Amino acid sequence: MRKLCVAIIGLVSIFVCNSPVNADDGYRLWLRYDLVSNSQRLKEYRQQVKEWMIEGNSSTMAAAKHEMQIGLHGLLGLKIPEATHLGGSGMLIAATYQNSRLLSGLSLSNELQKASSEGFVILTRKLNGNSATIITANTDIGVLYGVFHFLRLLQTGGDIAALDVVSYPKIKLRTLNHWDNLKGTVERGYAGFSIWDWHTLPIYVKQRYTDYARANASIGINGAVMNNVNADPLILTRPYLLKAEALANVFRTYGIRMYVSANFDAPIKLGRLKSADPLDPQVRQWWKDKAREIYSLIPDFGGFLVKANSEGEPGPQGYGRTHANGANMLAEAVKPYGGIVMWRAFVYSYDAKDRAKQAYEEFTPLDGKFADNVLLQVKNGPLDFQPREPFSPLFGAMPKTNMMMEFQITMEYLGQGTSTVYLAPLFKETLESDTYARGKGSTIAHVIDGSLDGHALTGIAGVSNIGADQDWTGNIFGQSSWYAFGRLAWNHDLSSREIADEWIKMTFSNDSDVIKSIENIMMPSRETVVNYMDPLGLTMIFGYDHHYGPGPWIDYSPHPDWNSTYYHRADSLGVGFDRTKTGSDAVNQYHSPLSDKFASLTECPSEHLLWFHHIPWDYKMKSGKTLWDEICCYYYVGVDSVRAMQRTWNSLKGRIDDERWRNEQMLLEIQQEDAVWWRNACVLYFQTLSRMPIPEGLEQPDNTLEYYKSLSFPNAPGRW
Ligand code: GCV
Repeated sequence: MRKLCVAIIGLVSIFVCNSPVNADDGYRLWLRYDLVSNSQRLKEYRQQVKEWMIEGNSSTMAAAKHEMQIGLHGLLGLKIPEATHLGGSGMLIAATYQNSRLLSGLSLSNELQKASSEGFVILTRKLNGNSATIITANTDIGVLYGVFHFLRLLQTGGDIAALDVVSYPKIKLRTLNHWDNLKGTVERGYAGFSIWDWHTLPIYVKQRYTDYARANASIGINGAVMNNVNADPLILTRPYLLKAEALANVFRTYGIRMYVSANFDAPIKLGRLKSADPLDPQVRQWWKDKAREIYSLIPDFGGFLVKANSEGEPGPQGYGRTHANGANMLAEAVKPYGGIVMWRAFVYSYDAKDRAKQAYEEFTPLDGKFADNVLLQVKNGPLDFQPREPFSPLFGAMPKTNMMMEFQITMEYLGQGTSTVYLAPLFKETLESDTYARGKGSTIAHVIDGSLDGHALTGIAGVSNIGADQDWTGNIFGQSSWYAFGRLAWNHDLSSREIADEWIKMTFSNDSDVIKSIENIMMPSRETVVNYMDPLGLTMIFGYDHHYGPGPWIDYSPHPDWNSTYYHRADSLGVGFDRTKTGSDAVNQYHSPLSDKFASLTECPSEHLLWFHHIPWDYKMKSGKTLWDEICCYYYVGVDSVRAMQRTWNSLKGRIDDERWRNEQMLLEIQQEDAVWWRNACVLYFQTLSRMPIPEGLEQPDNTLEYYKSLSFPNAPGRW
């Protein structure tokens, strides 16, 4: 009878979980745990895992247990029994080493030392003479990470016969930044409203909060900043702190620390003080009292994220003080509790000669002046999350300062929710850039993992693309960038392709044709967007404020640096921003030999050419084409690539579930139209200055420049 039941469960699982035509709304993310489709592998896995056991009673160990239960059941198609004592071969054991009775006989000190506080060890070893799979760590959260890793191996068809894995995060703080407003909207959010329902908290604690924490833990994310950096001071009031406490209670199980964005003027706005001067003893006391109140509710509270003196947000400069004065005041308040401050370096004044130079000029004189529990959070590029920018010269320029990376996972400038762009190549391009700050090999990855200048407090942040949409990110491929962010935050050595491969197998299928086709869509997708939006180093030529479509003609903002014309500098002679000695000399903020390379017209990498140089339209490029023809070619190639993505996706009909297939098909159609819009609008606009024809053989724009200029998007998402 038992055998019959098992067979029926197996059949049902195959039918329910593995049919490509079965609807899937994307909610399960990469944690789908569908039956392993390769029958040979399935047989092996069932041999390796006949029973499982998790030692430990904490809520984190209970989460590990739950994960193991549903993971094994789904993937192996059988209810794998949970053992109560060591049995025969095929035992899977997960335990925190120091608390384990079963593992105490194993000598794992080297492995565990490497694993440190959050890492894990997965080994195949003999226990009581029988072969067993062991997942262990120094902490419960390490075990949970190990369980997720093990299940990932099964999901991706890995070999689990002789495991010997030691894995640990290279970066300490791996955080998501939610630009979520307390009223439920999300600044630059394209997946619906905020997932935090502040109104019903703290009593109504949605299941989704647990699902969120679980998904993040599965990729090693260990921090969440709950609210927009354009911070509403209300978050620091008692009612909101109680709501935050309810969320922190959910997160704790999954190793996620809560942070909030603090409004620098909160002592005035909430505390009725006359000033928020960071050197005023009353102000300092206000923050200390606030920290005490927060920690009394949330003992593992992570600390504050601050956007100060930027885009109208208050900050220490309003009181004649420096960023270091401001950051250190908050750092002092959270220090007794082990808290930290993430101070953003995204600053600019509207009329700077070159906005790209400002953060460097403002912050480098402060190197060595920040408290040891402050991290300077720097966007990957010197401007603002463009499809491509050279890296921010601040990386490597402040050796005495803890410095963390800020990437944007939500795609404010890359087509937003409707475009399919896998962001790992963008993240990797920055992480692998060599700053030459301490000679060759001084990569950004080594700046932010602390190894370049010997920092222990290290961090990376991703501005979240998560919202209340059923599939979390509004576009299934948005999940891939969330996933990639977490995986790279854990291990920046992973390649974009490896991560894509994992994600596709977990999200769609282990079928090699499907994997190959989806990889062909994902891997070049970022370059494709660059090609049809802003090739060759063009930048910031987006529609005003909403940043959705093209707007290279924008020249009417009272803030000079909010105009596209400020950035592309196109005129009848040529195009591009001269950042060499004859221009703003921004090249000088980079270390040699990179500065020389950027400064040289012939050596500057083509992808940054117009970022650093103003070039005549008829300049002969390496390809032999004129600059004008080359620009046109990029725009046209970009559109062709989107059409190729569409063809590839269409070929997958019936190979993956219909619901996700259809959604993506429609989104790609929007992207195709957007790409044509970008191409036509930009080529027509630049043509008014170059006065050169669109190269022969290319399809002519089917609308006029006036038409494109007349389009308006008062209700484009993400602006609140
Ligand atoms: C949260 C850009 C975005 C703003 C964002 C800002 C920032 O300017 O358009 O929406 O504000 O960056 O990073 O602070």
